Amino acid sequence: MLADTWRERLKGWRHLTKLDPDRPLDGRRREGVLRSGTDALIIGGTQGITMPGVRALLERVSGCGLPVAVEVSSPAALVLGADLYLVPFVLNAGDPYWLVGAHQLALRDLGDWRSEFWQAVVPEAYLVLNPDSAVARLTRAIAPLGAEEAEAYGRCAEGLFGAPVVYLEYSGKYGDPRLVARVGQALGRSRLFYGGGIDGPERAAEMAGLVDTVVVGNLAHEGEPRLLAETVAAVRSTAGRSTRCPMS
Ligand code: 1GP
Repeated sequence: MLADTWRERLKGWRHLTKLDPDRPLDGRRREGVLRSGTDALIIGGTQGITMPGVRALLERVSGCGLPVAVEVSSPAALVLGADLYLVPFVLNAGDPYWLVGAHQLALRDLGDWRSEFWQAVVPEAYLVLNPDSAVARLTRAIAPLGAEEAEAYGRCAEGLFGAPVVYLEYSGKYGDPRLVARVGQALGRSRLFYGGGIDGPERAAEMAGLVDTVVVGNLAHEGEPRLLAETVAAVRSTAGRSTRCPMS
């Protein structure tokens, strides 16, 4: 499938579930995720990413009727067989390695299967907003940010880098709706993803009203499957950013 097709398809995604290959997912929760009504799965994480781990999780969730994206946060995540590859670059990384350095190294080593890879790539402009998260420590993220600063990063992502996706990453912590709204108002064509601290339908609905796509992680691994399904229902019953203010 061509990348442009995935970029089109993800415009219809309102709820994504992110599964971490370094964390357990028992059979009951796996079933819960697959039946939750989520639009697609992302396999991604920051710590302990290994090729066998990513491959094993990919095998457990592939072929179950949901698109599966691998988020390439490290070259170890470059495992064949996903439907698409979300490639993050961290706009507010204090260490430029995470803006473009890691990508340059990975592409240097990619070799022969690069054409196959590019067909399925969707870049993500990340803003890492929880300074206590593993990803913030790894990338030495310049965080927290004010709403104005975050908005300006959003404008860079869309206007300068042409990013199809801007991802507000609060990983493990519920974000600031005022900041999220401000970035959402600034974006046009770029899709706005939000992830962090969604623990049930109330928070899912609040963020769903401000962004295009809500990403749920922890809850899938630790919460009751019923709660994950409730976040999907909450997102579906809420008008999103682009619906309220059509810009693309
Ligand atoms: C993490 O944005 C995702 O990369 C989801 O965050 O795990 O806090 O739900 P949570």
